[in-house]
Amino acid sequence: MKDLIKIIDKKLDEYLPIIYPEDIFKAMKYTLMLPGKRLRPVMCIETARLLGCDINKVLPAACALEMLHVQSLIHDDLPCMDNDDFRRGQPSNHKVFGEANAVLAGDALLTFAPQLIIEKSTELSDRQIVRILHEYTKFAGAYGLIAGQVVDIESEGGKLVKSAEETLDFIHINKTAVLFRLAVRFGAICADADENTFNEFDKFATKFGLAFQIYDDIMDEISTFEELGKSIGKDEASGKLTYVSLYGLEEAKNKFSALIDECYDIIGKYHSEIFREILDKLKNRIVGK
Ligand code: GRG
Repeated sequence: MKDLIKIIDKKLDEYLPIIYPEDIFKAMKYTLMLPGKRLRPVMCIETARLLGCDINKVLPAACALEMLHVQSLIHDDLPCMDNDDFRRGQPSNHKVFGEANAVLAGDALLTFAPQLIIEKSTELSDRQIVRILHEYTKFAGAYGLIAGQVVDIESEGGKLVKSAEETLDFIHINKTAVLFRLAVRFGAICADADENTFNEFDKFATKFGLAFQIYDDIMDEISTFEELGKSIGKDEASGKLTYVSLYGLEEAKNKFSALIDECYDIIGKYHSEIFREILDKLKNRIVGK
């Protein structure tokens, strides 16, 4: 996985040169090049590889997905959203570049990502590119990420239109699982996967995404700034609706473990060392605590 992360980091750097006006490209690149886990591009490339697709075909889409993810992190950290001063162990984007540039850097990443897919996916067919762009525009917008974030903000103010359980699942599926779903869906499209395989990977990513957000909720409660690279204990302080606040720590851990076990079951038959490593790492962090 380390080698794959090196390839992704090199490509991210290469795809986004700093040109005039430098301030915006520097702001875009700042959070992008900080050491994130690169889980989404890794899962995208590994899905494509398992389904027989060459890495060069999928790299632009995988890197575009990391750009979308980073956009969501930059905007999530803004004072009008989660108001977080740190991200990936460093001051968050608006702390370094100011709020206006952080908003613009997020917007620029959001629009640069599909530009990158179109310009650099020279080994994909037009049909594959259109399918990927359709997925991107749908899942990044009010049918995905934005929907999840809106309901997350509403729930913080105590506004619940559905039950707390339904609301929480809606938030987690749309705010978090959606990018893991995009990862495997992009990979499966690049590999021209059949419908059954596509749906199987999508099911895996949905369960993984849900587990990942529960993991994030648990870590906010039990981890440290040094380990996470961002402020901790904020969920409780802001009265956020999370798995821990709704079900309690132990039940949240149980739900997380059950989902991770389902992920092992779905993906096991592909014998992927990378997926196993990701699942093992998450599980060991929570079970070991
Ligand atoms: C798409 C226009 C548009 C807006 C986005 C701000 C927003 C709307 C959504 C917020 C989404 C968000 C930040 C969800 C949290 C998901 C999460 C647990 C992120 C942390 O992921 P890691 O741990 O981070 O993989 P690294 O830094 O390792 O990449």
